[in-house]
Amino acid sequence: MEFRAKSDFLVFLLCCLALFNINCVEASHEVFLNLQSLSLPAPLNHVYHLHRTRYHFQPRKNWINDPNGPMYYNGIYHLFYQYNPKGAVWGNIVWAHSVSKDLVNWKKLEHAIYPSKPFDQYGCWSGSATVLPGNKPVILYTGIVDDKQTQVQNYAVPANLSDPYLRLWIKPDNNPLIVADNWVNKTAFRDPTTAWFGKDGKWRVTIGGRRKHRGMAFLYRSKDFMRWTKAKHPLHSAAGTGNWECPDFFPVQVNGKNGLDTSVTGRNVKYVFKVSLDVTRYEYYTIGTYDIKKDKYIPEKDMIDGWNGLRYDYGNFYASKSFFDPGKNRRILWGWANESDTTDNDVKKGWAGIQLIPRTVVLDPSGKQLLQWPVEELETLRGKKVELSNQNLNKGEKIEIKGITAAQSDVDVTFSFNSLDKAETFDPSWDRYDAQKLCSQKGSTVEGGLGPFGLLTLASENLEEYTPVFFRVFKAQDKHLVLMCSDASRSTLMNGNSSMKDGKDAYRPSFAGFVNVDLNDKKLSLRSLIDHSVVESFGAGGRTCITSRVYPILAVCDKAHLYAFNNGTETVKIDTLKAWSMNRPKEMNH
Ligand code: DQQ
Repeated sequence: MEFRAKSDFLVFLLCCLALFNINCVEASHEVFLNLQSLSLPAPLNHVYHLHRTRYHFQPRKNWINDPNGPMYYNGIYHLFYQYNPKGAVWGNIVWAHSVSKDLVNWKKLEHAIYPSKPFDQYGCWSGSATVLPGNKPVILYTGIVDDKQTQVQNYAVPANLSDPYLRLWIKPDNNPLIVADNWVNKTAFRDPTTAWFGKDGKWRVTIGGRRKHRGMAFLYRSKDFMRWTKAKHPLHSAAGTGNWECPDFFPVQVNGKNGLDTSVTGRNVKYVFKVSLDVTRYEYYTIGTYDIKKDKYIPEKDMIDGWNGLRYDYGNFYASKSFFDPGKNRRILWGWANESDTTDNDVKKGWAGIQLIPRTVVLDPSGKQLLQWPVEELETLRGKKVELSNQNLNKGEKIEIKGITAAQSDVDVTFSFNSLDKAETFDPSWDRYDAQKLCSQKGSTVEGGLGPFGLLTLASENLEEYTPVFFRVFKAQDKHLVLMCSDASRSTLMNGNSSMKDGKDAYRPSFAGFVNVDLNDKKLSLRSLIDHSVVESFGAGGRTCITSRVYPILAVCDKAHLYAFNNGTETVKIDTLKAWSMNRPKEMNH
């Protein structure tokens, strides 16, 4: 048998695995070819399930990207998202709509917004929901009006507020509400945020874009939500950062655990401003103040406002949106993880993209960064549990965590160590802002002093494949630096060299970030959510988060293993480790 490409071989292999009794591979089902939006080679006959996630949000087939306008309304969570109803590549974008009572079980509804009017006939792109006084939700979204991708901002409202699911949305004829003036680049003018209400009785909304190379969050004001005027100054901008997509702007409590409504201002409040940087495809945020008089956001002095700034996630996490959940007084953040697989393989699999587990966000007590943690509802999916405690891991040792479904699990571990003395010296010539490079050089097998230690996720029995998530502690001049890595470079035997998404092979980066954590108690914790082709990790209580998409071919389903390991000369101890098999949600009716 001859294969035209490696990707054909992959599909063949997946079919074989399905035949050879590897648990949890489900039958594939037919999808329709002729609706595919891009003409790509190789006919699509089946949706392949091997690498599908089981407890992440993922539609049955086709392409998804940005979570849109998530909101909590009358006891129901609404998740809209960018969706291509016609194929597994980006295109034909509509707002798909699902509802949930618990952020875990989801019911699919009809698409809420789709191209149908002159003001959105070429696409319904990202946006946000705002609940207006009188408990009236409204969506602001970007409409594409022509084949040059000219962007305008439209609104949509529920047809029937007494329908608990808000199934039907109307796009009134006075759209578009906001059109770019001549100062604004009309093809970089999108993704309106949730609006906030000022003490002057005006609504404000910010919209992402750029002016030359300066990234911008344009600011618009309105008294009635219908007539909007552009403010003289953007809410925020930063030179040399390129186009800003999906801005997000929200208040956080200082020294508090509750989330805040987007319109809240006050003394014990700081602000978070986030953008999705089109050029790097990472999300950066700063913490700062909101000068209400000048209507300007000002990052705190020591915040880095650009490529080297703080990231929500140092891996595959983009176009996120947050919303205030008044039901539980929390702010929830939702991000999208694209595939790291090749586009050809996406098309052959019949699906691409997942929504990550929603995270609660709070300000760290230091006030210098956010803490993110999977929403508590996820714990309802925890099934069989195994526990370990007080287990030493000497240099070169690994312990298998047996008794759970390693490919579909939630693992929460705290490591401790006696001393920081063996931490390797941080070479001052290394780039502190290029954690990924450092991780690719000092991977999980390169012996260190304190670390590398952590988890080997989605590991095959003989470690031909594994995705390690680990820490390595360095001693720099002024302090200790903790590197956290989620290294996909050995995640699969398939494909040759790691390269970019548009290249021939899957993208297998050594994602990494530094963790700003106090090591006085000589402990480091790690939680990883493992779901077949995604490993979503939270270091030191959510200080640093990293998401990897991986496609093992041996370490699949019940052939996947999980280990804790230490390749540093300093012994580390597993203080406590709890791991659960994760059940599928009862309802994932996509
Ligand atoms: N995706 C949407 C845009 C947004 C981008 C289009 C971010 O509105 O800027 O699908 O992924």
